[in-house]
Amino acid sequence: ADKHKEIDLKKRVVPVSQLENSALFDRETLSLAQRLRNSESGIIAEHKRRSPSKSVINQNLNVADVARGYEAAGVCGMSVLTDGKYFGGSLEDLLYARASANLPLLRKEFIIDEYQLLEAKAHGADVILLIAAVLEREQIKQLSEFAKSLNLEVLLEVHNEEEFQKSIMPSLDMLGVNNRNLKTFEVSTDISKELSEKIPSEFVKVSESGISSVETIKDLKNYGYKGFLIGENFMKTDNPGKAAEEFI
Ligand code: IGP
Repeated sequence: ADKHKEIDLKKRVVPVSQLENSALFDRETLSLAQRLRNSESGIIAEHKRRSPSKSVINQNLNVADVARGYEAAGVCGMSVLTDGKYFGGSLEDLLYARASANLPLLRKEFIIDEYQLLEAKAHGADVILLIAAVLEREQIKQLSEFAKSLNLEVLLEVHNEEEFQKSIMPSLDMLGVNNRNLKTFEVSTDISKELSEKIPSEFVKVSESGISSVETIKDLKNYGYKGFLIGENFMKTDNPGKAAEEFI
């Protein structure tokens, strides 16, 4: 977590008051959780240029085109990586996505403090990600409650039962099980299956990472999953929207 703190502090040139006064700050947010509950397909499609596990995925696309393509495909929401150092993203990407598609947008970032939630809101996000592996329970509580006060939904990401048990609280909307181990980069949907029965039904269950076939999704639906976060499988193609269509 400290690693990310250093990077973020350098970028904090915009005063809080300016974030709060920005045009998007008062916009009415869209509910991703609601869409996932009512959807058959449950796809959350991600914009991701590169990653630590794969290096370059796709540097030739325009985030606005990707957002329009995902919307046309009929996805439930879009995830936008805003981390620059590891994923080549930025808050500008979020702004462009907001301007291009009327979809619930997830700010995909290593969130460690409230300033980043104000940034998310000011750049058009509807949902924020909290990663249990890098946060204490008290931080998860404070950040998720602050997010709710801004009308942002919260997706909490876990990778094992311990992270899940430490994090469970009413201020979370969606529970994401990351199929990718962030330490070893190993991917397996077995972890989604293992944890599924432990997650209470009031949380929308999302399976994240390493999903590349409709069969996998069918399988995970039997375990109660309503959301499927897919990045690379769409982004590695020339036309992510078209690739997403086959999953709707
Ligand atoms: C998407 P994939 O394997 O479909 O590209 O995965 C998404 O789950 C992944 O990008 C992700 C992620 C994260 C990225 C999940 N949790 C936390 C950065 C930080």
